[in-house]
Amino acid sequence: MSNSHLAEPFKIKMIEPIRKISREERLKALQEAGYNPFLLKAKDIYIDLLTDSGTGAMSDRQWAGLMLGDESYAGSTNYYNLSEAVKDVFGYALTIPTHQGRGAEQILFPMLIKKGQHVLGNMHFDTTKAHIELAGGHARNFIADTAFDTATYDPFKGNFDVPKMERFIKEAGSENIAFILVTVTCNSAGGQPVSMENIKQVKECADRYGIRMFFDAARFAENAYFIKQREQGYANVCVADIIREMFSYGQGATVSAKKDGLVNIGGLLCFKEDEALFNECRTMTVPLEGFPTYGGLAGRDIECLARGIREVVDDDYLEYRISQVAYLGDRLREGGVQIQYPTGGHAVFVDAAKLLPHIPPEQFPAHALANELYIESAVRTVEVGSLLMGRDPETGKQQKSPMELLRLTIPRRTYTNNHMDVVADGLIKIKERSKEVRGVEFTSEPKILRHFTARFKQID
Ligand code: P70
Repeated sequence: MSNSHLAEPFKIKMIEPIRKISREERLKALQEAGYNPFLLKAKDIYIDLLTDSGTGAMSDRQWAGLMLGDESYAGSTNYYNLSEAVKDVFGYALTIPTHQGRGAEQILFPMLIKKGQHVLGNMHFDTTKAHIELAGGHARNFIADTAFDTATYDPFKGNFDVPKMERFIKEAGSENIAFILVTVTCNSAGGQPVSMENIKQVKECADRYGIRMFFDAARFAENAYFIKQREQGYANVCVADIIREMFSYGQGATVSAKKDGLVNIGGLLCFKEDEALFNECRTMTVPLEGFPTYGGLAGRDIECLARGIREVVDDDYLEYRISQVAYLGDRLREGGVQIQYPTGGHAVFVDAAKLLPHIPPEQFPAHALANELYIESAVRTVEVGSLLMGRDPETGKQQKSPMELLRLTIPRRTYTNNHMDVVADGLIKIKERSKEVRGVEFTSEPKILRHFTARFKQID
């Protein structure tokens, strides 16, 4: 049981009212949204757990930084503040700001991938996989098998199966590997951390074959906090030192700063020391994102990010953050709802296949559960399962998803544990009448990234 009484290490200076519309209004809103929570209007949502990306609250210091925006097209002071922050926190000397994480991916990946090459990861995030494929590469996952067994505790379910990856490298030939990408924490596996030991082993494997290693570091601070909590030898090391050690094993990182950067918009492409690659990337930044000192962001946004990166490296903040998410996980477990265990860093992932065994994968149990939770409690969540997985582009057949999960994603510094109780109570209520929950079928299915805009009806 986590510390459910750990109070927020901040007080609230500004509030944003939220409102719960009536059950009848919710039924109507969901019907109008084609039974797809992505298509709901935000004003009709009471607690929004769709994503932790760009949905958090900034601090007073960040808001103050907003007023110090230097909106010079080139060489803005805020860019230099950001570069200094990245140098201090990540230990990386070379920084390019981007509009968000995928902005960094679209610059770097075509630089590193030759057509037909493989990019090896623990488990690539979906936009990351899309950018690998757009650059002509193949995205390969080597996450350890324990990640798919939601019921069994493993402190580092984001870890690579390094021997499996090494066998693949030997078979494919190292010249056919573009690079290795370590996603911390591993979003697709449930916000699960990668241990320092595993990061080191991946790095040693990369070195044996002369392959480059980068991080997809959206949730770098949460990963570091888990290392402190769970890995032998790190209990007395401060998070700042753990982060620097982690990044020291990679050659650079693409970062969606909308997560642990504690900002509403922004991304980073940074390198430890490779000036040649940095300069090539700067050149490509111009047509894709903008001049390389602003990368698609306003100076004021860059200042907020520079301050956010320094702020997130705070043991008290991270203890509160991780324990709030764990609190929701524990409440659900106590109520008999199976989740990916242990609870992840940014979200609780509910095992919908276990909760709704009467709904087959092709009727999207986790999506059906998302709809039900909206009707029950006006809470918005997102499916991570067969719907997200999509069809095989060649055969048109629904691909098999290893898990049917409902993601309850917690924005940073935004909701209190009272809100977590509303979410847990709603899901536990649904569990008690789970047999009534109905699957869904498409009424319209877009060809690509269908989950964002598809429309459905409930099956009788
Ligand atoms: C999320 C969002 C974005 C992301 C990520 C990792 C590990 C790169 C990116 C791309 C996306 C999302 C999903 C569902 C609903 C809303 C939003 N993750 N790498 O919530 O970064 O979005 O900044 O381009 O998790 O997990 P960016």
